[in-house]
Amino acid sequence: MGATLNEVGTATESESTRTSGKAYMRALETPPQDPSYEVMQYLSPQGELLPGREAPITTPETVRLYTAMVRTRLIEERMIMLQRQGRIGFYIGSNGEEACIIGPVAALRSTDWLFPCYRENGAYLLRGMPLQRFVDNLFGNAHDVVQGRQMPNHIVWRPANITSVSSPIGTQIPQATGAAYAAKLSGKDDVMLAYFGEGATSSNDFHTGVNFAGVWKAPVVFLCRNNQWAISVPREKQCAAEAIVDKAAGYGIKGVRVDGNDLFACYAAASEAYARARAGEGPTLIEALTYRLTGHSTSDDPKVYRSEDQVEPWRAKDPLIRVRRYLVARGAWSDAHDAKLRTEVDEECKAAIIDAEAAPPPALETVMTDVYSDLPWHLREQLAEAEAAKAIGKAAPKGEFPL
Ligand SMILES: Cc1ncc(C[n+]2csc(CCOP(=O)(O)OP(=O)(O)O)c2C)c(N)n1
Ligand SMILES: [Mg+2]
Repeated sequence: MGATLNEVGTATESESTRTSGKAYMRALETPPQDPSYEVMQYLSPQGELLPGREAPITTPETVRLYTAMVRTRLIEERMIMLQRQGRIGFYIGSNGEEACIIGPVAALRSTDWLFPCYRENGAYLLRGMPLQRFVDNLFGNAHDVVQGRQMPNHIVWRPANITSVSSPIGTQIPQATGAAYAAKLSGKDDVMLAYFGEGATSSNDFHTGVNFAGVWKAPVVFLCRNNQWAISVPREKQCAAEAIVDKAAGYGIKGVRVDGNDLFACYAAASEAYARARAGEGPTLIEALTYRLTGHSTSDDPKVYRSEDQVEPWRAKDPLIRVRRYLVARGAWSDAHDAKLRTEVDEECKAAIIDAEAAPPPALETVMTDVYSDLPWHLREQLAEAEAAKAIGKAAPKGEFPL
């Protein structure tokens, strides 16, 4: 499959035209010759339903999800400003990728499980994580669910079955497979949703996790946000497969390619995959074609490796714009709604930031807790030394206390 069967990415194509997402842009626009390249779409960039398509969700539900997408973007703009002001150390956002994050998570049942990457901030908030807890995590304060032990944006939210975010790429993929197999063995019809980027599909964990999901027919959905960049590395420089979805065939599982900037298509593709998983038909790999409109994180400067010319065409495909157009055409959204939403988000961000900044840091002993039920002697000793140093206001000498 792949390059030989489709105009997209043929062998004659020069390296430069294959870079920066042009191949993907064409994949969205060129009728496929090979069905594996078909890109599921519901909404045109003008916000019109495509011929033969019906909205997979009601208009009120669309308003709810659109609100979640806009809220995510506004919150993220605010948090990036905090980082620029030096008030938090790091932020990683989802600008441009909101549809393929919100659509699939909205289609889950509340009893299903989410195995996130690090960009699915909107998914946690939609599943009920309070903004205050999210902001506490960015500050790593005493109210942070992970007690400041992780980087910002690396959270866990047990009440909504959201597992811990890990920086190492792809680790959540075999974990989701294992949890799905466990659900199957225990006779539950829970589904696991694992998010990751296209870069992660080159990791060992991807191959391990997807292989065994196929063998066990585990109820797991692998949602690859193909935003075309792994930090500064474009897809074609880390993997020769033109279509990430081709990797599904290698493991004997269902593969689906979807317009990742189309909320309805992402919702529908995920719903169908969940239904197959619950019916015992095994896993699905969904490749959501999208584009990372900003830097990888606040530690990155994309101007060093890509030009604005490359990014510009994707701005017209912004996932927020097309849902807004759809809603405006139905009289369900207006400028007044925008203004109200912006004010509300602004207020809730302000309140959450004030509280998070005022909160104390985690207590010193939390560096030792939650691993051992009984703290071993050497950690008890180190904790006592650290507490003694803190009590006399002495900074721990370098190398003496590993704190
Ligand atoms: C095992 C491992 N290797 C390298 C890194 C450094 N790293 C952090 S994010 C990233 C890019 C991942 O790209 P992708 O999977 O496409 O996800 P995206 O950030 O685009 O959402 C890399 C290489 C890491 N965290 N873990
Ligand atoms: Mg990527």
